[in-house]
Amino acid sequence: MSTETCPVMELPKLIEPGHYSIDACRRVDLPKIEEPRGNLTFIEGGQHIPFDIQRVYYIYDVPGGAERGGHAHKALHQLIVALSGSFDIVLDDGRNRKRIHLNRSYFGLYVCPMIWREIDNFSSGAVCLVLASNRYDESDYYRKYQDFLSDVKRQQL
Ligand code: T46
Repeated sequence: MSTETCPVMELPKLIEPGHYSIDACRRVDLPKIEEPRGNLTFIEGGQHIPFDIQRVYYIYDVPGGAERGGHAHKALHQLIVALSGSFDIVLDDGRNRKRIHLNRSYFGLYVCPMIWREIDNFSSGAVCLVLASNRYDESDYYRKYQDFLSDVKRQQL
């Protein structure tokens, strides 16, 4: 599977049930204020991303060769940013798969619900920032690919 350029989300739009797909997962170009003393990027819920931010978490100190993710969410919307360094995200909607390389702190990847994601190829010192539409809820997870696939197929009926 090759690494693809992700389509850019022109106007942030919350993807509704029935329209979840890897094509709905879009790159969001975040504001970047460039100054001689350094750059600044900011993210406002409902403004730059199509949901209110209920939770922020970040993944860091990832050992070489490690993989994160390996699950999908039933209802959670997220924006994933390579705050430092780089990594790849494999998105899978049960029908199609694509690999996206994130390596800029002013790009975010909007991931809608019902997308299986795997994160790998972390560079040394990479920091993965995630803004989420809800608080942590283990019952929102599919941790087994077959469970995810069964529900994707059931929802298509
Ligand atoms: C995702 C990728 C990018 C919490 O207690 N609170 C939290 O907010 C999160 C995200 C996790 N946890 C606990 C649950 C597990 O015991 O932290 C442990 C590791 O979580 P997990 O295995 O889900 O971590 P990742 O890096 O595989 O996946 C996470 C998110 O879960 C997931 O939504 O998209 O980061």
